[in-house]
Amino acid sequence: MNDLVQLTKENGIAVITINNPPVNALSPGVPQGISEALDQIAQDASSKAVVLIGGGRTFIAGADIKEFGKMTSGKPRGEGLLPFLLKIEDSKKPVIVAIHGTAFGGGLEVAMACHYRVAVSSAQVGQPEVKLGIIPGAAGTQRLPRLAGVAKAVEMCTTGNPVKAADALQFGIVDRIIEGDLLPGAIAFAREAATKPAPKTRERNDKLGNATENAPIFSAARETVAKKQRGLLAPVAAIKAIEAATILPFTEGCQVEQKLFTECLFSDQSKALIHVFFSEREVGKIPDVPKETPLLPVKSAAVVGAGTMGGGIAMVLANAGIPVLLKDADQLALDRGLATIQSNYANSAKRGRFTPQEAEERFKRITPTLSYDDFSKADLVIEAVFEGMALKKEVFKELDRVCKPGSILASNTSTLDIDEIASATSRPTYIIGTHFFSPANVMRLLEIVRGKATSREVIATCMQLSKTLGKIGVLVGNCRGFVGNRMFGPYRREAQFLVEEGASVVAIDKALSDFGMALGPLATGDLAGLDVGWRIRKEYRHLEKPGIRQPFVEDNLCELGRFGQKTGAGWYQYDEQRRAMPDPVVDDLIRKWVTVAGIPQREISAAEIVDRCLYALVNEGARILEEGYALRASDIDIIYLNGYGFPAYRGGPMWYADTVGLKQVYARISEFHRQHGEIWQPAPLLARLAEQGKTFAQLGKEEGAAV
Ligand code: T1G
Repeated sequence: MNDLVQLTKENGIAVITINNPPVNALSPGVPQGISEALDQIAQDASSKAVVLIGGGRTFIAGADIKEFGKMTSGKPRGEGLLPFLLKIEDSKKPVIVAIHGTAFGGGLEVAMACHYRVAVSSAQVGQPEVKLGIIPGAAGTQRLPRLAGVAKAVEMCTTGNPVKAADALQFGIVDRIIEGDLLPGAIAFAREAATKPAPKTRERNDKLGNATENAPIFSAARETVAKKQRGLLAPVAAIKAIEAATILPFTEGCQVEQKLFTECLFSDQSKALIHVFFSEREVGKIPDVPKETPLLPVKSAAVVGAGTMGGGIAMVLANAGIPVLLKDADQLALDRGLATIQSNYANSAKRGRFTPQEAEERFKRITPTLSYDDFSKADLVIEAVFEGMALKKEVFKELDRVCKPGSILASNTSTLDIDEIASATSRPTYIIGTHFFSPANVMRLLEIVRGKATSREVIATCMQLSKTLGKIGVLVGNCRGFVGNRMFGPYRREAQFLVEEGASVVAIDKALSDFGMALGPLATGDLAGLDVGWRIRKEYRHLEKPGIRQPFVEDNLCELGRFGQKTGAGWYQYDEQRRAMPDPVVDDLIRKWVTVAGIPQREISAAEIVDRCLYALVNEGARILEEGYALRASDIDIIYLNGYGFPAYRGGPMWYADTVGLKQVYARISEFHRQHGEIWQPAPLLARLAEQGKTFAQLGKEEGAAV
């Protein structure tokens, strides 16, 4: 044995316990430890059966994802876990796996190689590999259909979604739910099993169905994947591997799975998704805000402004169990805001996201008010009023007066200066930005904007609060537009320039959605409302550098009242269901305006459209990193995946640039610089990394940043 795996015995039942915190991953040493324990048990006549259990908070959560880099760096992968799982399955003494927490990936594959599986009701099982761009690589696609049937196996391996213990029992993955303590329950089950034959999962073929029954399952699955997981390799591979299980003997089926697993593992998509997995966990690590920073209480909250954002934020707080005051200056606006919240809850209950009772409970946690009277009780106040500095400062001045000392005052501003807002109060250390993304009760991203004076406790509290709210909180610096919107400006600027240079509205959006963006840049403007950017541009017109080309078509559309979906027309026409249709009126207007402006028109390739828009993102992201407004390139990636519909299987804009190669990205940006002037000045950091042959990902490891 080793210190990762312990062997004990309880009245003739051997107990193998895995201790590899935090999630008992199958790191090197764990399979070996279990294997050695099985050898000892085989020699011990007094052991009649075996219980395999995880120490700490969970059973095995999967292979050690940190090890994948070694597998793809050319080191031979060897036979992997297959021989180890066959050894468990061929054990003469029945092996019972006892599951708590999660049996995910390799953890479920180990469990399925055991003869019986028991679990506590709170346990979950799953094959989430597809979320890492791979498929189960240890016969999961071969054993799961044998236990749960083909349809369930296809669903679990293509979505990667977890399955609760009760459902796993129903599907045939788990044999018994243990009430009370898991280990004694599992030992009692093992005592019963010791007198029975030890069924080998690989020999159980009764649930594999036949070609006639399976054909519609596989074709339906392929259709679903093509629609819902557009462009992803792993779900398609998972279906192929399970199909092999239904037509080939187990060993040959495993060979097909291994081939498909390796193809996925070496794909750019998997490398990107593994980058995302670790990056999502990295965002919470802030160099000068240590883990043990004390947190402030957030047991009650208040939101100022009952508009779209304020209402959504109030829902997010109520959904997290936090009672929240929702204030507006105007009864009509308050009533409208509450009505929107009520209909959102009704729709969610109708869609089964939660029960009508839960919806009612959440709604009741929101208390409308026209005054600041009860704000003195709030631990946290989030301002979500009109995006104008004067009004915000007025609100914060009032909040400073009515709120208790020690309460956090946050602004949901999407671009305005947090320090200037803080200057309207006597408590700048308690002022912070909490930039939600619309719709706030849906979008996962939350930019936490650090002001110069914001205290570590307030930052740590808001980072923890983002988890409580089910958001992914990313700490950003207080530059104009923070990180996401600051980068989105050049991205949408290029899209508008491309329209003005001759590319069609449809071609531009198609090029970016073919790349994988959830929505093209112009359609995104229609969704958010073109007037939002138009108002900010007007407010900052005086800051624009003279002689620098500015896009004008979108402003012209706004002058015509074409704000996008909210007015039924913007870059596109919209029907009652808000379905977008190309609008020949817009095409004619554009042609007229660009002719008057004397802009030469030309054919523009999809490749140029993608490069101009995406490299504008990357160039601005490099500036943000260099100026210290983002801690890591991977934080920028997480912002774009969770707030702007960037495809996760591309890893994010900075990871995508690393994948292309910064030398090539720099060369292309330098070309745009020559063609389009100063706005394409390459970011010095990008030039430096390209020169040194380095990547943005490496940067995060070497230099901390100033956020
Ligand atoms: N490998 C390595 N580290 C892991 C890990 C894993 N599988 N899972 C979690 N961690 C780290 C994580 O990075 C974090 O580290 C800490 O554990 C706590 O994680 C052979 C090939 C299990 C639901 O995809 O879904 O098996 O930041 O913050 O919120 O065919 O972790 O503290 O330094 O997420 O309580 C398949 C991935 C792998 C499961 C727990 N398995 N993990 O959530 O904690 S591929 C997975 C999770 C595979 C087989 C194939 C979650 C969790 P740090 P956490 P959590």
